[in-house]
Amino acid sequence: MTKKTIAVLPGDGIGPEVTRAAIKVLENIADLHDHEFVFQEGLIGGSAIDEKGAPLPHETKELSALSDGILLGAVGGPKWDHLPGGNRPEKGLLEIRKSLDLYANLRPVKAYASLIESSPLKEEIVADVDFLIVRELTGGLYFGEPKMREENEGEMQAVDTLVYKTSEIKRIAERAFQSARLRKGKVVSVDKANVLESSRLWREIVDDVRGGYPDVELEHMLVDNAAMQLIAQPASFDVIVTENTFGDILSDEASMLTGSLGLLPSASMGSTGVGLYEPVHGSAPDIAGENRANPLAAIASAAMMLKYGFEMEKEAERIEAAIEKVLADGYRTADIASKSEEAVTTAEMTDAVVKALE
Ligand code: GGG
Repeated sequence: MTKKTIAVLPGDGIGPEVTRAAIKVLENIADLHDHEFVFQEGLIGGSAIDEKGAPLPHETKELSALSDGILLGAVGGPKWDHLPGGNRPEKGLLEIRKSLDLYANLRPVKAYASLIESSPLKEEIVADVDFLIVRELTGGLYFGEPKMREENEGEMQAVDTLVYKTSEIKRIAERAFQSARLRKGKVVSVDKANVLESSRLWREIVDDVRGGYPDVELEHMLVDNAAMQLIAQPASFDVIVTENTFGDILSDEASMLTGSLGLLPSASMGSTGVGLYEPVHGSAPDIAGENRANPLAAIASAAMMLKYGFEMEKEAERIEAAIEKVLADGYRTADIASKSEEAVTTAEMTDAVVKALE
């Protein structure tokens, strides 16, 4: 029997609903494979601000650092939109990534065969979509200093800074090349090197790192072109490595190739050995508490925790196969249901996945 402690940070909006779904699936996998998963809940985001006055209370930080893996839901919502940047729900997410040095955010984008025909794009374009976005997660525009507002010549101005050190680019590039070796062997590095100095350094370092991976193909692509190619020929991508903000935007765009943002999982890995696993989607406050959210991204994130965090490959594959099965059997939450299809609830989709595990 393998025992693992999992920190569960449901967060805001639909976060609690989708993490509950992921826990249910993990409990069933634990029974089926004779593991023991101990779930310990912590506060993050807006709910943490409401209860503790801070988006990442120190108890949550401690709980997370001592766990074997962190399962997170989503943070944010209009209730906290008026707060200053330093105390918004999203600050909790950024702080936990930084405090655990979770610099590599892996976002797989794969078209499920049974959803291809309902894609808004042509079938031949999305049919073979299967790539991995490696988003740098603890640097770039999200974290660069100075980040502030100030008076300048009688008016307010706001400053964000895009800064990268060589070491930060080097380690994320290493991750991308290592990932490509396990896939189709092709990295596209996305930047804005025709305009940004940080992107010119990014290119140089990625080229240097590539020297250690002569078996991996490398192409540099400007981010505006990458945004277009993701729609024009998405199946040509294998691994995309990019800056924090570019990765955030491109992965939301890429989610539409699969049919819904509600399908995309992620794993954030770093130097401490504790990984954080969360759906790519946000808190969707408009449907929070309505039992309508798609739980598959959270469930697939739990599968990534088993695979990348706990070396439980078989168990992860069992969850992935169950997700494929329920979609093939026609289960559709509202985000992926066509006009003629009846949508199932979050709980019904979760129960269908649990049943498909058997
Ligand atoms: N589960 C992802 C989530 O809560 N997203 C909200 C958000 O603001 N995310 C910013 C980011 O992922 O960088």
